Amino acid sequence: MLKEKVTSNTQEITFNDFKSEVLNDYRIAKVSRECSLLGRREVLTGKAKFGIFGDGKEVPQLAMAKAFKKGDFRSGYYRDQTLMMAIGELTAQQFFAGLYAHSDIKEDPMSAGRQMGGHFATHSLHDNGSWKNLTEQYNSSADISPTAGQMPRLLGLAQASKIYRNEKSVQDKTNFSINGNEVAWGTIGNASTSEGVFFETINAAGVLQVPMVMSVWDDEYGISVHAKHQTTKESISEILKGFQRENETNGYEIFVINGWDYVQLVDVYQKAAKIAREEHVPVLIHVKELTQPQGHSTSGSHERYKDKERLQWELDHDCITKMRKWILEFELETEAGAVLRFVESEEELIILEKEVKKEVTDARRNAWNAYLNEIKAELLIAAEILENAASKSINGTFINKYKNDLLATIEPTRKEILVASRKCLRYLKDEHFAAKIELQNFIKSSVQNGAQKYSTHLVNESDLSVLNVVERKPIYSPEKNLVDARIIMRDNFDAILKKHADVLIFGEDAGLIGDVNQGLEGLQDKYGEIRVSDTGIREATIIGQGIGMAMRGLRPIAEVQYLDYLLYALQIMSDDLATLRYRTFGKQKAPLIIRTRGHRLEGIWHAGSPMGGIINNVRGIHVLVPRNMTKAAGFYNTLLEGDDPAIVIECLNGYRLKEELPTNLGDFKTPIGVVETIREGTDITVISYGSTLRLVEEAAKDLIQIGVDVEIIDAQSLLPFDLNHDCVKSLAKTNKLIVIDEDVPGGASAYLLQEILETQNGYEFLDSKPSTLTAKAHRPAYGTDGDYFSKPSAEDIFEKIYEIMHEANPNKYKSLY
Ligand SMILES: Cc1ncc(C[n+]2csc(CCOP(=O)(O)OP(=O)(O)O)c2C)c(N)n1
Ligand SMILES: [Mg+2]
Repeated sequence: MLKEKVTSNTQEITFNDFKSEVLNDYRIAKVSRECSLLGRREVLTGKAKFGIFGDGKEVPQLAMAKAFKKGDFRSGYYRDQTLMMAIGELTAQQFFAGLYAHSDIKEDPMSAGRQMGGHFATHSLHDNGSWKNLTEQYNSSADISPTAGQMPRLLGLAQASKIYRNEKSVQDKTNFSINGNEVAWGTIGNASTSEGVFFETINAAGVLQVPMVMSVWDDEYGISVHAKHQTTKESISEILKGFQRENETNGYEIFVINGWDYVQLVDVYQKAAKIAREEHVPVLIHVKELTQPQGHSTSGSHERYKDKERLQWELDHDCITKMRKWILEFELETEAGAVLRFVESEEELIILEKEVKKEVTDARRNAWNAYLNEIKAELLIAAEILENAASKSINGTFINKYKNDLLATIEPTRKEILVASRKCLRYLKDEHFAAKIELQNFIKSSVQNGAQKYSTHLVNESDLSVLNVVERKPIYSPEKNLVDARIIMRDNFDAILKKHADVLIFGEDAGLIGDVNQGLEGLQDKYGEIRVSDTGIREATIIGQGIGMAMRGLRPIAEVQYLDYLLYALQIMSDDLATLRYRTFGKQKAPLIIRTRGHRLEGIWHAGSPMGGIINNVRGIHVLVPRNMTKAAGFYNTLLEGDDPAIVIECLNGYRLKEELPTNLGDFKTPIGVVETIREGTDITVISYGSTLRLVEEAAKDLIQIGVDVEIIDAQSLLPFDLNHDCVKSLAKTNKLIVIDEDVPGGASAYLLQEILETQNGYEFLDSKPSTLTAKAHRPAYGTDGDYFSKPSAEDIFEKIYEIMHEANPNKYKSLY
C-alpha cells in the first residue's frame, strides 16, 4: 500500500522534503553538466588551456554526497566536480576560475591556479599553517594527475579513523576525528584500476580493514582504450570477488550498481557508508553504465574510437537524462487517493534548466572577468610606462609598437605583458631617464609577483618549519657509554614514542621483531601493535599510509626497509607527498617522516646510494643523510618538532659500529640544512656524506702522514643543503674542492658541486679544478671485490686528493704513477 510518507536517506521525511531534495539534486547535476559543456567551449575558443570534466558521472556523485559527512575525506580524480558541488565545496564560478587558472587562492580555492581544472581540494590549514578542525568540514585531499596516484594516500586517510578509534594515546585529538567515525571516499576510473597501486591499495585495505569506500566510475573506456584491453573479464567487481568478506573472514563488501539509477544509488551509498563507518570494513562500489557525453577531455573527440552504436547507447544511458525521465514519470498515490509528483509538468523542469543555464553563464562571466580584469589592470600600467619610455627613447617607434600590440590584445596574459616589457627594456640599454627606471621596477615587481604566485609553498613557509628548530647537542655521561649504534636508535625511538603520543612507526618487519636491524627492538611490546606495526611488502602504500595519516593529524614514521627498494615508493613520494604543499598553495600538509637505510653494503640491490635520482625527484621533501645513528636519531627528534615531510637515510653498515649513548635521548637535535666540519684542515675541502665519510676520514689520516691536511665537511642534509654557506668559507681557506660520494657520476655530487660553485660562489676561491669522486656508473657488484671495484675506496680517495695536490704543486707532491 502506498503511503504519504516515503523512505529516503534512511530517514522518514515528508514527500515535500523528498521532492525538494530530488529537485535540488537534479539542479546540482544540471549545474555540473552545464559547467562541463561550457567548460569545453572555453577551451575550444582558447580561453582555457585544457579541460577534463565530470560529465556523465553526475548522478552517482549526488548519492555519494548524501552519505559524505563532515570529517570524512575524499581521495579521488578529475571526474568528481559534482560531488564537490553537492557537498558545497565548489561553486560554478570557482569551477571556471580553476579552468582559467586564476592564481588567487580566493578565486580558485583548489590550487590557486597551479593545477589544471578538475583537481579538487579543500583547505585543512589556516593561513598560518596550523590545522583547522577537520571534523567540522568536508575534506578532500588534493588530487594529482597520475592515474591511481590517489590510491596509496586513500589507504592512510582511511586508516587514520581506525587509529583514532582504537588507540587511546590519540583520542584527545578531537580536531581530527570523533571516535574514528570518518570514512575515506576513493574514486577512480575503470581503466585506472589497471595500475599496480590500485591493486596494492585494495589488498592492503582488505588486510587492515579500514573505513574506505572505493567507487569505480566505469564508462568502459580509458581515453580511447576499451575495457577489454584494461581489465580481465572487463569487470573490476568480477575479478575482485575474492575480496568479498564472508563469515569469519576479513575482506570487502562489494556492490555493483548502474550509474544512472538514482534511487538505487542513494540506497547503495547509504549502506556502504554505514558498513564502513560503523564496522570499519572497506567497501567497493562498482558503478557501471556511465558515459562520457563529450568524450575523455578537450584534447580529442570520442567519435574517433566509439562506434555509432556505442555513441547512441551513451545518449540513451546518460545519467542525467535518465534521472530527468524518472522525475517526470514518478508518481505516488496517497492513502487518500491523491497522486503525488515531483513536478506537475515538464515545463517546471524546463524552467529549472533555464535558470541553471543562466546561473552557469553568469558564473562563467564573473570568473572570467575576475581573472582578466586583474591582468588588464596590470597591462594598462605597463602600457603607460612603455608610452612614457617611448616618448623619451631614440627607439620610441619600436617601443610604441610593443605598447600598441599589448593594448590590442583582447585576452592578455601576464606573460605577454612581461615579454613586451622585457623586450622594450633592451631598447633602452644605452639610455637613462626616469621612465626607464619605472620600467625596470615594473618588470622586477612583476617577476616577484609571479614568484609569489607560482613559486611559493614548495616547502613549509610557516613558523612550524623544521628549519626553525635549533640544534641541541647530545649530552654524554662521564663514563664513556659505548654501545652498538642500533641501541641509540632503539632507545631514541623509545623516547620519541613516549614523548609524542601521536607517533606511529610501521613498515616491513618493523613490528614484531623491531625492524631488520633491531632499531625498534621491544617497542611493539611496550607501545602496542597500533603504534609499532608490521606491514605487508608494499612500499608505495606504506608511504600512502603515512601520507594519509599525516594529513589527518597523526605523526607517522613510515619505514622503507632498504634504500634500494625506495623506487617502488618514489613515484608516490614525488607526485603526491613532495607536491602537496605546493599544489594546494599551502592549504594542506602531510608531515610524514620516511625512515630507510642504505649505502655501502654489497650487491646490486643492497648497496645503492641513488641520491641524485632521489633529490631530483622529491623537491618539497627534506632529504637527510646522517653519517651515524646519533646524527640520525637527532634528525628524527628535530623533525618531530616541526611539520615538514622528510626522508632520513640511515647507514646500513652503521648499526653495529660503536657510538656513545647520549643521556638526553629524544631531546638532542641535529639541525637541518646545516653542514658539519668533522675534520679541520688547510689544504683541500672534501665534502661527503653518509657511509663514505668513514673512508674519507681513513684517507685523511693517511694523507696527513705525507703532509696533506684535509678539511672534511659532512653535508648531512642534501635538501636543503648548507643554508649558512659554510662550505664556501672552507674553500676560502683551502682553495681546493672535491665532492665524494657513492652515487653514480653526475649524481648528488654534481648537485653539491653546483650548490657550492654557483649558489655559494665557490668558484671565486678555487685555484684548481673542482672535482668529484663517485661510484662507477653501474650498480655496485656483490662481495668484497665487487664493492672495491665499484665504489670509491680509501685508496681511490687518497690518490684522487693526492693527484689534486700534485697538480697544484708538482714539486712537493711527486706523481704517484
Ligand atoms: C600514470 C598515468 N598514465 C597515463 C595518464 C594519462 N591518462 C589520463 S586519464 C587516462 C585514462 C583514464 O581512464 P579511466 O581511469 O577509465 O578514467 P575516465 O577518464 O574514463 O573517467 C589516461 C591514460 C595519466 N594521467 N597517468
Ligand atoms: Mg573510464
